[in-house]
Amino acid sequence: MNSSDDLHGGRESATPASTTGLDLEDCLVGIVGRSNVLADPDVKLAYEVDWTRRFEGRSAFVVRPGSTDEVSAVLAACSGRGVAVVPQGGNTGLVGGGVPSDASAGCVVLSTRRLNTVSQIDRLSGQVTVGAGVTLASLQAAAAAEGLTFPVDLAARESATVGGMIATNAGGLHVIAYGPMRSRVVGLEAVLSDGTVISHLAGLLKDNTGYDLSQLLVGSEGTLAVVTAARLTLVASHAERVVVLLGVASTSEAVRMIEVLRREVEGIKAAEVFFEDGLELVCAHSHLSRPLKGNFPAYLLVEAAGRSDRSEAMFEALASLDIDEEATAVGLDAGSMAALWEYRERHTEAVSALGIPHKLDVTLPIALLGEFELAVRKLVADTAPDARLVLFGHAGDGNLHVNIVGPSPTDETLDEQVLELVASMGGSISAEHGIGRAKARWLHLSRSDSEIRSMQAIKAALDPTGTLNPAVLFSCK
Ligand code: 2HG
Ligand code: ZN
Repeated sequence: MNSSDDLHGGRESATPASTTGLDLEDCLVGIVGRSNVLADPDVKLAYEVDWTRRFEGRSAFVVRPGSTDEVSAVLAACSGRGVAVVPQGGNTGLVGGGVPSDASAGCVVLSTRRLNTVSQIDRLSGQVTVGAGVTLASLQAAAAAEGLTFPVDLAARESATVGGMIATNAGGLHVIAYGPMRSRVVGLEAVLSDGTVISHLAGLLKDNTGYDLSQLLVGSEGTLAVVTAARLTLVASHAERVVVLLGVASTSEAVRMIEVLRREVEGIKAAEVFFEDGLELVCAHSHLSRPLKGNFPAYLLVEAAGRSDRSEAMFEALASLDIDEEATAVGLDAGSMAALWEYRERHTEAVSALGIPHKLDVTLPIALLGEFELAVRKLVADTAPDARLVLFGHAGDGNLHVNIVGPSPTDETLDEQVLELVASMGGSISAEHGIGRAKARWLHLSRSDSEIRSMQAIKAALDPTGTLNPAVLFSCK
């Protein structure tokens, strides 16, 4: 029931072995059909520039396979000809990991968006098998129709695909409750660069039979294989929700409150932070009225959900924290909860409207989040006083999004200084967006030489031709 045939059907267009003598375009057309080989520069552009507009590169073709067999044939054709392949999902990535670069010039972009089948949800196991091109929003809707939830959630849900989220081990808004994408993956189907299909979609929770290849591919950023389908776990839906937005004095204060709220209120699903300048920007950009009467240095957005009403426990905990009523906005119905979430979720688009941002997605040990916030503000003010710094993120798991607008997209002076600061405080230079090509030259700040050598050995074993995403993750090939 969960085989690739069930998901993607038809094998009729897979490449016959004799196509290796063909010109690449003819070969690709033979595999996926003319309408799924894009060669027109204007049409390809949407696949060649990333969401931030900071990363782009030219491809020879964009190919849109419609089945696992077609992915396999495309990869065999490209690797056999020494042509690099850049896998791409919804192109919502923020580190240049899904678009061509100089290092992969003349490559093929392999879009997985047509692998968009959702199999019937298995209510007994609470699992579903989906194609890599299924969007997060479609997956969430399919789960909701069965009274279940796919709990990884992020603002780009309408476009982000399951395959891309697996490749980057996406985190998002509910990591403190449900973990990142990795926690939801019980098996994958994927294709190696030589066309070999590896499939492990039975969804057995207990399954100790050697290396967990599926988990190895989670977070591998398209460098080891192209994910074509995934077996994912769902959770029970929680009908009762409450969202509060609190004006607070500082990040350290927000962190202290999160500790109390997580202890006192069962079912905390999110604890997000943003700041006065970001709120001002979002309100102006999205024409929103301010959520609270006063201005506060920082804002903490907290959501709790459960089968029974969470609001009473939330209010009791807030009372124990002695928070001023003027500093509190509460959402109890769907509309008011969504309105509060907008202040947080609209940061990304508001920042992009200022210019091309440098995006540094980092995690700190949560106890140091406040100290880091102050240090990064000082660093940017000292180094580039004219730059615009907008901070926001997932305070509950120590993940801050450092957005800097002003320095030219190619000037990486501040990027390096911020990442060095993160490393010096025991943090990680990539929390949830991946290394991509944006941070490949700084991988050593978060990984030791022996770790990097081990990762390169795995890369060489699974992708010996170096076909897959050659510019991503490692800076020296
Ligand atoms: C979010 O948390 C996303 O909204 C995007 O991870 C972060 O735009 C960003 O820097
Ligand atoms: Zn985020």
